[in-house]
Amino acid sequence: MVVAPPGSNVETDQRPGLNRLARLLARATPAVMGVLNVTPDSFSDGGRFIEPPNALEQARRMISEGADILDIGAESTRPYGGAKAVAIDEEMRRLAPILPAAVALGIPVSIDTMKASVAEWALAAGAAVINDVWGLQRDGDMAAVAAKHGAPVIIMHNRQHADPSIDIMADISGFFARSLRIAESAGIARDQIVLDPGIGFGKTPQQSLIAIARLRELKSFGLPLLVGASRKRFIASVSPAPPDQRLGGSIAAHVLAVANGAAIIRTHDVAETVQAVRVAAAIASMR
Ligand code: HH2
Repeated sequence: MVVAPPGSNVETDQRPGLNRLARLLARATPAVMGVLNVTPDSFSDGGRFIEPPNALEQARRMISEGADILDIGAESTRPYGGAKAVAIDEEMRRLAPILPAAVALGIPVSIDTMKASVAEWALAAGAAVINDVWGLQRDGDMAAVAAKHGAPVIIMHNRQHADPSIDIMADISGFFARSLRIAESAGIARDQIVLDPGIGFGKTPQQSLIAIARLRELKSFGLPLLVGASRKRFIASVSPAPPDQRLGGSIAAHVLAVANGAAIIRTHDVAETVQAVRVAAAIASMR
């Protein structure tokens, strides 16, 4: 059983008809998603949580620190290039000792994968949300899997390569429009969709800054927004630091993302992020 820390966001709104995503979002403060990378090569924490006991200890720690959802991934997406593709079997082999045990800890788990077969396996193992860093546009079966399971989907903007000459907000909007058409034709309900500008993915550092600064424009889709700026390279473009020393920049980005409309924050540093978004919300409520 999960013991809710004081003031935590553990789901309490059990109104019938409210889906799990809506319950997660029906809170006074933004939801915080803790990252659990079961990979040898993730850009900021590769190798730290590949062993199941370490992964589960980290999952428990993030829950005790106030995480509302755990995002588990077994293939590094390496936003900055050099990702090693992981075979389906290997991805599931990494997840098998960890994902069902994390589900048993009691908070919703999202599966961070680009592969429909891995997503389907994870949903069967108890995952509640699909997090697709290619926004249903890479694996042609992903939308059907989400529709079949009635699972919420995080649609993240991505591009193969950054292009400094493009209008990044127009590119993100065009990408979302395509993803939403795919979702609609597959029969995914609109209230099961979260949009994410994909900080660091196919973007120059400046374009990542723009995506956070102009996040509010993406509210025009009428869907909840997720931002994952945690430890990403654009922070070092402003204030040089290695990935494990980018907490200050991550918090600055996340607080501003919330001010600009983000409903979910994806982070490696749950305790500090929960504190930051709660204090920011408390200050905003005094206006
Ligand atoms: N960022 C990463 C991975 N998955 N998913 C969403 N929805 N949004 C993000 O910004 C996002 C994501 C990259 O971070 P991390 O998981 O730490 O790195 P890696 O992909 O190298 O494992």
